[in-house]
Amino acid sequence: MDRPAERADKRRASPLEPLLREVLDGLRAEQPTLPCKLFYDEPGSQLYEQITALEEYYPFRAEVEILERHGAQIARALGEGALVVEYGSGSSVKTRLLLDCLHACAGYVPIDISREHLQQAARGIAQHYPHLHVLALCADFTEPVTLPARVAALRPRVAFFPGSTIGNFDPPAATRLLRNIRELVGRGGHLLIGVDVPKDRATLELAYDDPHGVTARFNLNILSHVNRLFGADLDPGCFRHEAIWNAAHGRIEMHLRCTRDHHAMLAGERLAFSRGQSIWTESSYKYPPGQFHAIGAAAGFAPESVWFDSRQRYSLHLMRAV
Ligand code: AVI
Repeated sequence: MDRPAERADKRRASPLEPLLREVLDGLRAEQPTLPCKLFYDEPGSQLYEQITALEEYYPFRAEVEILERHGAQIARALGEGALVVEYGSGSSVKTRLLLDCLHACAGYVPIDISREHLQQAARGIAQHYPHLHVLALCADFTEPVTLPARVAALRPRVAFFPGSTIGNFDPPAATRLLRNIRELVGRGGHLLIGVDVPKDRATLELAYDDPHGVTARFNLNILSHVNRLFGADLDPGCFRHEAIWNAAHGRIEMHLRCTRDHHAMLAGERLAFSRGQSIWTESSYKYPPGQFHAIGAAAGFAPESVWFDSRQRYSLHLMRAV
């Protein structure tokens, strides 16, 4: 029989329990999967930073170019005195480009689930804009978000969601997330969101399988992260990175392809992968403007403007909550 202390321990479920379930269910599925949020441990976040600096990974520079070229027009469309809420504390380069254009904004609320990343980003912005009211909010923005009381009365609200992160959600999940954003900004509020567009296979596959191997290391690192989190022994040496443009679904799929039969233990469970089988780690959806407008409409947004970079590789949408 358990002693009282042991019974209490068993009741105190680990906060990682739901994630462990998700990982085990994913890895045991007919098409094994891992959730792409597991890319972003410390080494993974650093690798992602390196990806954004790669020539082949065009979305980062294309979005910066749009903000630089069209910032004044974006600022006019957003008007003065808005509260800017950023989804994902993101790169301060993009935040600064936006804030530089919005001369008089009422405040800036970056939202991110990673506390360290968030505080670092918020500190940088507060130092650079000493007169701006900056209030960091550590939250999972895939769930409905409530703004802190100190800024809750400020209107209008603008949600800034750069980086094409919306592409990492499948269309139903993307619609749900945009609905939550629609609730947060309220009628008449705006959403300024980066969306990657479909293009030729070669450009897309090179962007997600760069010749320097940075994206491969980023993808493989997810296995090391799972090993660290759950004391597992998945062997990254048994897998190779793969990025495939699935034109029918309008998405890049990243996989880890098993190069030889491999068994691993994860939380006392034995997992078997056979040579040739893959673990699907990420989807990155690309939308032509009309298709993204349909997702926006389903979430309660009307399109106002869409800007492209000079090579038409990437789009920045401005939508108004109706
Ligand atoms: C974060 N997200 C928008 C990136 C993307 O393009 O889907 C993640 C990424 N995966 C591989 N390279 C970059």
